[in-house]
Amino acid sequence: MNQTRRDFLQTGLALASTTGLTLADTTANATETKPTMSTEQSPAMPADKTQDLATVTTADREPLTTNVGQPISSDLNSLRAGERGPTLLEDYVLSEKLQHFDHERIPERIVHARGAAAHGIFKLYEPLPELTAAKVLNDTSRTTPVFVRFSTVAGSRGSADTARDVRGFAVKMYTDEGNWDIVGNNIPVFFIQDAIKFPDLIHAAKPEPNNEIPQAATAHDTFWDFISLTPESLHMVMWIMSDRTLPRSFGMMEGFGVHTFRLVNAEGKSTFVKFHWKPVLGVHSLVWDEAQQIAGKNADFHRADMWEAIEKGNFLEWELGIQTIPESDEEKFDFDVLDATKLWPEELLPVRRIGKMTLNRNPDNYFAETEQVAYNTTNIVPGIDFSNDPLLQGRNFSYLDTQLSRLGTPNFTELPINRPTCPVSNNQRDAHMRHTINKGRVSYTPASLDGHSPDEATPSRGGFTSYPAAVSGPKVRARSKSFGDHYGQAKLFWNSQTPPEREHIVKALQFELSKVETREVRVRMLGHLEKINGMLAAQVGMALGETTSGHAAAAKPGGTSDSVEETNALASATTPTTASGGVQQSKALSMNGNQPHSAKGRKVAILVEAGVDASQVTAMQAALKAAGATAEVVGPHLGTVAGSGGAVMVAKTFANSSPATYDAVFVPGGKSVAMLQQKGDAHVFLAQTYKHGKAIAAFGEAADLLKKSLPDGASVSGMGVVSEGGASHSKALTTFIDAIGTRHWGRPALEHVAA
Ligand code: HDE
Repeated sequence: MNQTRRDFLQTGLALASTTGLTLADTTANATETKPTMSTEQSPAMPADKTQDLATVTTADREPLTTNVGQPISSDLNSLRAGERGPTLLEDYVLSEKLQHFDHERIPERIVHARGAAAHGIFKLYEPLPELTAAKVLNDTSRTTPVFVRFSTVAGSRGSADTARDVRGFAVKMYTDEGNWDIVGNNIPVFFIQDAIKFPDLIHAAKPEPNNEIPQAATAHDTFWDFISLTPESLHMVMWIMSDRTLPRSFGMMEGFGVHTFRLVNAEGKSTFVKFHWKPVLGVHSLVWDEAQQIAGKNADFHRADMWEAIEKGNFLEWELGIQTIPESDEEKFDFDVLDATKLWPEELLPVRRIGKMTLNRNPDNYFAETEQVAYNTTNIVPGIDFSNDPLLQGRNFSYLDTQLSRLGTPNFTELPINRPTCPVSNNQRDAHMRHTINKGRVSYTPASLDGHSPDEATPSRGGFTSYPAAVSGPKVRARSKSFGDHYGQAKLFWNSQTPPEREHIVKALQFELSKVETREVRVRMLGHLEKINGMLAAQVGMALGETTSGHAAAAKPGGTSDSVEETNALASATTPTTASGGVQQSKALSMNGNQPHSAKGRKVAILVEAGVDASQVTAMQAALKAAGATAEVVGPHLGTVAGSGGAVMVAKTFANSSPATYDAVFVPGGKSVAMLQQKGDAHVFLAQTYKHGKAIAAFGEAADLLKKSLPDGASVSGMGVVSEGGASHSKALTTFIDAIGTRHWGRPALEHVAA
C-alpha cells in the first residue's frame, strides 16, 4: 500500500504524543474545509481548452506600443544625434525590438523538430469500467479537448514534409484528471528495445557529424551501419522501407502508442493495452518518386494539406482503438508484451474501437502552440499506467528532461498550450518565467499553518496510485531472452504486403543501400534481408551488384518504376513467421488490404487551356465537391481562361504545380486539347499520374491526348483510367470519382513511361 502523508504524520505524531497533539488537531481545519477532488474549475481555467487559450490569444490593436505599453510615435527611424549622426544608447525602442528579435529562436527538438499540429476533440463511444477507472475512458458525455502534433523524426525544422521517415503522432488530451499524452508514431513498433540505444540510433540517422549531410534522410552509411549491427531494428526497418513512411496526408495515417501500457480498473485489476488511432479515411501513401518531387515543389505539403482541410471544414478523424491482454496471459505468446519491436497481430488480438477524435481547429500561432507544446510520456491519468517496457521507462525520463533545454524552465507546464484544463495545485514555486501568483505563506509540507492545503488526493478522492506490480530480481544490465527473436515479425510484415507493396520495399532498399558507400555495410544488410526472405534479398542484391545465395537466378532486373515482372517474382515470396502468435499474414498490416477507399480529402487537377469545355469543368468540380474532394484548375496562367460556354478560373499554373501533388487528373474536352497536345507539361502530367497508379479521366477530344501521352501497351481504359470520347460523360464521371481513393497498381507498360 502507498504510504500517504497522513500515515506519515500519524507515525510522527504518535512519537511526539508527549506534546499532547493529535493528528485530528493538526488536520481538523483541513478535513473540514477541504473539498474532495472536483472538476470545478478555477475562474482562470475554463474546462474548454479553446476558451482557455482565448484568455491569452490576442489580435494586434491600436496603437503600436513597447512591451510595457508605452505608445511608440515612430517605428521607422532609430533615435540619433542629428539626422546623419550616431544612434543614441538611450533608444530603448530600438534596443527592446532588437533584443527580442535576437532571442526569438529556441532550440529545436532533438528529434521530431519538423511538425504541424491542430486542435480537436475526443468523444468516447462506451464506458470501459471493467478495464479502467480513467474518467476519460468512462464518461461518454464529456467532450475532451485535444491538441495533436504530427512530425517527421530526423529532419531539422525547415526540412521537407515528405522525407522518408517515421511520423510522430502525439496526442495531448486535456482531461478532468490532468493531461493524458499518447506520444506515438505512425508505425506500431520501434527500432530498438532499450532506451540506452536511442542516442546511438538518432546519431546514426541524423546528418553525419563531419559534413552535416544528408538532411532528413536515412540513405547514408552511418544509419545503415548502425542498423546492420542492430538486428532488433529489422522489423521496424521493413516498415520504414514500405510506403508507410510516405503518408499521403496526416489524416490518412494510423497512429500507435507503440508501447504496452496498463489499464487499471477501480478494483485495482490491471490489463495490458496497446493504443491505436484508426483514420476514418483509411491509410494511404505516396510513392517515393512523388515524395521526392513534392519535397522540391511544396516542402510544406502535409502541413498545408491539414491546414486547408480544416479551414474548409473537412475535419480529420480517427477512431481510438485498444488491444488488450489480461495480466494473466502475459506469458501466453511467443513475443514479449514488453518488447517495443513487436506488435500484437490484430487477427490474434482484435482492435476494439472505443471513441473518435476529430481535429477541427487550426492553431492561431505556430510558435505559441505547435512549437511550445511539450508532450511527455509520463502524462497519464488515474486508471492508466506504465508497463516495464524498457524503452518506455527511458522515455519517461527523457521527455521531462528535454523540455528544460527546449523551453528553458520547469515552468513550461504553465504555458497556455501545456496547462491542463483542471486545477493545478502544489508547493512548487518560482523558477524562470513563473506565471502563477501563489497566495499564502506556506510552500512546504507537512504544514499545519494553511490547513494542510493542498493535501494529497488519496485513492478515494481520485488520486493516482501506481499499479502495485511485484518487482524482484538481481540488478543486471541484461536483455531478457524473450526479446531475442529479431526476424519473426519482420517476416510477418513482409508476408502481409501485397506484391506491389513488396516491390516498393525492394525499391526503397535498393535506393537506400545503393547510397551507402561502404560495401561491407551493404553486404551485411543483405545478410539480414536473406534471413527475412530470400527473394527480397535477391531483388535488392541485384541493384547492388551482389549475388545472394538463394534466389538470385529468379530475381528480375528492374529500374525505378514498378514492373509487372518484378511484382510477379515477389508474389509468392513468403517465409514462415515466428514471434507472431502463429499468425503468418496479417491483413491489417497492408495498406492495400482492408482500407476504406474514398475520394474524400483528395485533390484533383483539371488541366485547361483556352477553349476548354467549361460545362465539363463545372460538372467535375460539382461532382468532386459532393464527394468531399477538392478540384484545382491548372492552366497556362493565373486568372481566367476563356472556355466554350464561359470563363474558367485558374488556380495553379503548369509551372508552379506538379502531378505529384494531386491524387488524380482530369482533362476536359474542347478546343483547349489541341493546345495541350503541344505542351510537354500536359503530357508529363498524364504520364506521371499513370505511372504512379492514380486515377485519370479524359473526356471528349482529350481521350486522344491521353493516348499520345502514354506509351504503347498502356491501359487507356480500365485500371483507374477513364477515357470517354463520346458526348455523355455522367457514367464516366462516376467511374472516375470511384477510382480516386485508391492506387491502381499493376498497370501495363510502366517501365516505358517517360516521366
Ligand atoms: Fe521520442 N522523443 N524518444 N519516441 N518522440 C522526443 O521529446 C525519446 C520514441 C516521439 O510532437 C523528444 O519533446 C527517447 C518512441 C514523438 O513534440 C525526446 C526514446 C516513440 C515525439 C524524445 C524515444 C517516440 C518525440 C524530443 C527512446 C513512439 C515528438 C523533443 C527511449 C512511440 C513529440 C521532445 C512532439 C520526441 C526521446 C523513442 C515518439 C528527446 C529517449 C518509441 C511523437 O525527449
